[in-house]
Amino acid sequence: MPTNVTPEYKKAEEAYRKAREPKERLDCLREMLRTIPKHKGTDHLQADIKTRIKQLTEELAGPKKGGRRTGPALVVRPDGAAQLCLVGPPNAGKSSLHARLTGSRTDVGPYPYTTQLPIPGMLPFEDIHFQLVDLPPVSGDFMEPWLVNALQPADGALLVIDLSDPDCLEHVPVILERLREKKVFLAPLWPGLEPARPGDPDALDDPFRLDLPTVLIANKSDLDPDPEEVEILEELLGLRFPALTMSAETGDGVDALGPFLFTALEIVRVYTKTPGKPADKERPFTVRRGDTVLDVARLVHKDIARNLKFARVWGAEVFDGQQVGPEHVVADGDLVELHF
Ligand SMILES: Nc1nc2c(ncn2[C@@H]2O[C@H](COP(=O)(O)OP(=O)(O)OP(=O)(O)O)[C@@H](O)[C@H]2O)c(=O)[nH]1
Ligand SMILES: [Mg+2]
Repeated sequence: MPTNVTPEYKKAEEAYRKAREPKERLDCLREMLRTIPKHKGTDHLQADIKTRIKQLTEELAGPKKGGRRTGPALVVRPDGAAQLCLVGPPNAGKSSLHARLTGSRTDVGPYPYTTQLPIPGMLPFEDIHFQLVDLPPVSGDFMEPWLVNALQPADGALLVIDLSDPDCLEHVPVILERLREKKVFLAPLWPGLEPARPGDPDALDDPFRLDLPTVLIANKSDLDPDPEEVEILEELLGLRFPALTMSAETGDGVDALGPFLFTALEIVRVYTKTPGKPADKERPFTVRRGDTVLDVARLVHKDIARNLKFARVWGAEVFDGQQVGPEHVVADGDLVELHF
């Protein structure tokens, strides 16, 4: 990124990084284009911004009347506590795992390139859900051109490999490279495990760089007499992804995914109540560690967030009904009563 950009541009870029809804992302991109200094040094970036505006505008316009782009959307709107995309070589068992974990009816086939479109599904964990998106495979030979767009709203990736394939880990560097060419970086770092170092110069260089926390899912453990070897293999290839071993076929190991994601993404559940009414202990709102009462209010309603005065909180880190300001950091399991 050129160093002589304006604070206005920086602000727009910052907002773009945080935006998850396509409409919001588009507004941010337009603001970036409006505020970017127009000179030779920013030519590349200007072109990049324009391309992304064009792509998003088309995506939001939906299928064109009588045009080519008909059919299902290629980007899944995020839902639940977090969105995770299944990435991996053909036939690794991504769809089988998706079906097992979410109860979806995504197509499973004994041949490569079975999946051709993104398929959403919800993985239940305690009283929340994680959204898992099944995707077509990535290989040295082929990757759907829209696949990197589908990854943009994700909070992380599940990199699925087939333990019964002797070359299973050799596919990994190929996949990483294909995605890297499109500015998507599968990273072994998760906020709740080993967080990315702040001030990593690379990470801030390019507003369109996407760093996705990634867990290696070593699938088909039922076919492998020595499923523990995945760690040794990782070491040999210099990979550092956290790994979970499982079998979509037998269900072995699949229960570990929910707790892993909950910890690794630092999910915080907050229950809300309206003054004078009983609490909604059924469906929590989810935020991340470090988020505040105001962040919770934003999820409830933007008018409530705008007019928020204070909150009362019941939970492990406060005394019952303690009055706090909008900037109070919430903890998992807190019950929050919003006053506005
Ligand atoms: N034994 C065994 N077979 C599995 C397991 N998971 C998937 N399979 C089989 O592996 C084959 C491929 O499974 P899919 O789920 O379609 O794989 P995919 O990664 O979605 O494949 P693409 O959509 O082509 O990328 C199917 O024949 C599955 O039945 C597993 O854990 N154990
Ligand atoms: Mg599939």
